[in-house]
Amino acid sequence: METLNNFFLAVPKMATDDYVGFTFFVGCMAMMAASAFFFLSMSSFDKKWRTSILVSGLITFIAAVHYYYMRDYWATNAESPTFFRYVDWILTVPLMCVEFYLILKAAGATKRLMWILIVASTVMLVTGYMGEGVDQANAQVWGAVSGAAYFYIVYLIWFGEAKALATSAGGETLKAHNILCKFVLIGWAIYPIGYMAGTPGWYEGIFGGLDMDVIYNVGDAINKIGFGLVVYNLAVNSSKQAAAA
Ligand SMILES: *C/C=C(C)/C=C/C=C(C)/C=C/C1=C(C)CCCC1(C)C
Repeated sequence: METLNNFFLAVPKMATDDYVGFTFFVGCMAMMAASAFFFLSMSSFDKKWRTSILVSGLITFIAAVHYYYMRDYWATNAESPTFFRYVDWILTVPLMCVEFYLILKAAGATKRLMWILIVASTVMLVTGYMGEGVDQANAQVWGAVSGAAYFYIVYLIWFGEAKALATSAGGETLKAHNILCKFVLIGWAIYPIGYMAGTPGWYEGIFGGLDMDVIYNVGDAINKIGFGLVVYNLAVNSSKQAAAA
């Protein structure tokens, strides 16, 4: 009984206007639910799609675990969990690059393309961490380098090699690729806004009033769950077509 009481009493209070705490909490639940959804649906797909759905589930699962810790960290310290945030991203963003590779593999995507995307996303995140967590005085410079890596990824998937492969694949693959491209261009653009809200720089007057963690949490929900659902949808539509053929 004693331990049971301690367990429940250990839950910290949450103020009604604690939007950061609230979005960490809801984000955690949403990531858990999405993971269950992706994992449980895996077996209903053709073998060819299972790895893609597995990766969708791994992305939301890794995020769910990090959100569990970040929610706690925020509740205890009322401070941005910058370290956990970037560990989450450094694991999940490369997995999103793997998703691009997996859906384009049948069209001839090479591991080289996958690694270029992974390296570019790692540069984007490590420099972002430098600006946000290590060397805030130069946040603008780190942010600019990170932004350059980000635009390189956008270029590769919208106009470069990845786009050419998607076009040659056509059909459902091209449709899914185009939606994922929009996630990267529009959905991922949420993150630099969060960064500018939370670090010093010329942009303070524009974004300074916003809450970095709320922006990141909304971005993660859209990009991790939404991105996974696009892949899920591609698997459903392609399986249907295969069955009809
Ligand atoms: C699931 C997590 C995702 C999809 C995270 C994506 C993160 C980014 C696209 C971050 C980008 C940044 C910039 C482009 C410049 C400023 C620093 C970052 C790291 C916030």
